[in-house]
Amino acid sequence: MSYFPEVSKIEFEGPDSRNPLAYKYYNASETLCGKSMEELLRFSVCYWHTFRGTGVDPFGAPTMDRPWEDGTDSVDMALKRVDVAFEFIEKLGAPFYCWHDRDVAPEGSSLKETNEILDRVAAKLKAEQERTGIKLLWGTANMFSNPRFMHGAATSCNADVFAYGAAQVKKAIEVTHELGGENYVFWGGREGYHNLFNTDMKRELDHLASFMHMAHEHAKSIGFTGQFLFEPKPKEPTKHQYDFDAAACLNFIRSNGLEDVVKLNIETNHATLAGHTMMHELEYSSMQGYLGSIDANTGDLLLGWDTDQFPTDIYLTTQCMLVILKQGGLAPGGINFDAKVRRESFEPIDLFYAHIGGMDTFARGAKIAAKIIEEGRLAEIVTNRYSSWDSGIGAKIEAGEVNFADLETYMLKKGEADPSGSGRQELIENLINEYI
Ligand code: XUL
Ligand code: CO
Repeated sequence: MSYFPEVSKIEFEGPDSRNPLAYKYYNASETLCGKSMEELLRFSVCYWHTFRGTGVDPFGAPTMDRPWEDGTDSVDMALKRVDVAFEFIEKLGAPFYCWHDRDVAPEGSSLKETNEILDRVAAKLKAEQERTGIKLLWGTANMFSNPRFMHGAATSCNADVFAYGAAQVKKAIEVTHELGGENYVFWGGREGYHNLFNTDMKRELDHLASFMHMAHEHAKSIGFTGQFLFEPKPKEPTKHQYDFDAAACLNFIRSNGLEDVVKLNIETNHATLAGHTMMHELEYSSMQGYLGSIDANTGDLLLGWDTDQFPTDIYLTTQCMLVILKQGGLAPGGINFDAKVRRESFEPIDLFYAHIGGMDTFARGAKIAAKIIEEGRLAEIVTNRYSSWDSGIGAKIEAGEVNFADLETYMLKKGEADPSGSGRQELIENLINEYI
């Protein structure tokens, strides 16, 4: 039984191909910066948008035409969907996928039954992983859809809900471990607030910290060595999400002794909602050793919400890949397409066009960034810009050899600072365009 009979395995045909069902730039075995593209880019398909997305929006009903769906959230449907997912991912040739527990398996009438259902579906996921060689990039728990999580999970005002969330994350980490997942993600869901008048922020954040420590303890106790990742997002669904951006997450990590436990999963549209560029969030995390993985998508300049579109902008992927290559790749993280086709793109084949486009756009950005790095012209401009720090007083400051009094003596003697050089922003922007 085939769910995508009109599509065969997507192959690399090169930039001259006019076949919309072929890669023009993503060539899994081609080497870039000493790694194959497959190893470097570690593309992942997300289960929620791709296999559970219905096209529903606040103004309209589902639009997606998914002939395999029977309209139910039954266990049988969940099991059948595993076949759909693995046929899709295998034909696409992406090496990874990821899920929330509730994407792959429905809830039962009690937590016990819910866990049993998840185990049944996980057994099938495992068999399909073994059959195809497709691996789990990360698992996560959906602690935001069910009404019990209306006030959040780890930061809920209701202690029972905290306990439920803990049980759910315990199980999701166990299943991630069972499926060989390389990471485990915590996106804040409803961890945040709508109104500070009814919120004890300190208490909520303390609870979140103990939740994370308990998650870590449990992971250790079962031998799960995958990387934990926080996924920053500033708003949606709450007006203020606690994991606002990379800086807020890192502050939380450091103030709560989680430095060795958690890194970050940076998502493009979340960065822009926080008023940052994706490159800023990547650079800020990477420079501190906390860039673990990325959720690749993009927003829309004219819409102020999380539209989760597929990335098609080569300038954006070049910026991403400049940071990613500088830190030597993302492994054990990867590039997960947390992106959905528009509700008007309702045919199954649109899922292929979307992913092929995203993968090609990243592969192209990677090739451009690799060339920029290899030719070293950009790096040379930056090195020269900071040359005053390489010797003399700059080197002494960086080495911690001088204090304010020494600097005053130095400047009183010198009288005036050496003139600064031009920032050359326009020249650099032109230079980047030469490679694109
Ligand atoms: C929500 C979001 C999530 C996380 C996983 O905006 O990005 O799908 O990636 O919970
Ligand atoms: Co995401």
